[in-house]
Amino acid sequence: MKKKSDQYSVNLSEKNSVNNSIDQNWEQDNQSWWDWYLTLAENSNKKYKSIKLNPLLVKDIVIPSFNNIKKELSTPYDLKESHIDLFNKNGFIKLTNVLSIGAVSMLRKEILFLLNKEFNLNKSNRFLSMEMMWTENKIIREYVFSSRISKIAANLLKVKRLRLYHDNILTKESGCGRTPWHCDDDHFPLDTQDVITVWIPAQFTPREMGPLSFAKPLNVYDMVSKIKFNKFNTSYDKQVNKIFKEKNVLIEDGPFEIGEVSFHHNFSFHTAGKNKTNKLRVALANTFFADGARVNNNPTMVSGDWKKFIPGVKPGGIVATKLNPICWPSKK
Ligand SMILES: O=C(O)CCC(=O)C(=O)O
Ligand SMILES: [Fe+2]
Repeated sequence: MKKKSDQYSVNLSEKNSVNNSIDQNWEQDNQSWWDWYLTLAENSNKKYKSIKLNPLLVKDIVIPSFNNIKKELSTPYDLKESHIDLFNKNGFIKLTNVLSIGAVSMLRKEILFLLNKEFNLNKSNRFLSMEMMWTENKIIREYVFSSRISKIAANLLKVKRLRLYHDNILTKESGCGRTPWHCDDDHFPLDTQDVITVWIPAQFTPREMGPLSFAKPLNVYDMVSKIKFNKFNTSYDKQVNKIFKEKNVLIEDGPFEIGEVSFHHNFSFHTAGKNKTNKLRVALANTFFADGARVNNNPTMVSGDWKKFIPGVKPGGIVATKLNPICWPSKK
């Protein structure tokens, strides 16, 4: 069977693009979008020794039953006022014990199964993306519509009702380079600022594996808001990095324990390191937004194939298709 996008299919080059404008729509699929996007990150040429990780999942973990997973994913998390305050100050928060080790093992097992079906995992050091898996996979659906998780997201944003923008399985093969510095605001063509992404790593994720990393506090956004995005090269990433260094911006780039999950606002600046280990870095990233939002008036190529996530809705239209169900309050 032919597997998805075996070849890099980015055909964006200065030759076939007249200028640096990003106003045009992204015409290819989301995998090609990520192939392009990762080329915008600066990577050091320094040689490094690949780190051999022990099996990420302890052999004798019993994978829970489907019913137990359902139960766990609908049990409320003990979110504190201090968490909400921190999220509002920093634009992100990392919470431990959102998932049990069993739930993380089940997620990784299912994602590896899906990745193997979809891609040739041939050590190509690529960034792999698989989105909207909730529409076809019963296990992923539980993690996307988990009321434990969507209630945290709604409380952090302080909104009453949340809808799904998309789910996204984001994998870095061994040797896959950095994710460029960015905030997600341009990625989602939504006219609201109440957008949050839940990044759920499906293993212990040490620094060397490329965990999601955040600049803080949230308003460091202002320091870099004037930098011009460049679709051809790493200059945007480099400049953001330079300014953050010059201004001694604090970066949270620590590991994620098993079961630890991050939540970030669409203005939070973040990046992720290179995967210097011999194992896949796998995460499920689910994005939610406040009910009532509309498609903004100028989606750009940075929004990727957004029409896949909001089919049939034009700029100005309310985002409430059957692919954007209400996730909080939860029916589960
Ligand atoms: O997984 C990554 O490396 C990047 C993910 C990201 O930028 C996001 O989820 O907003
Ligand atoms: Fe992002």
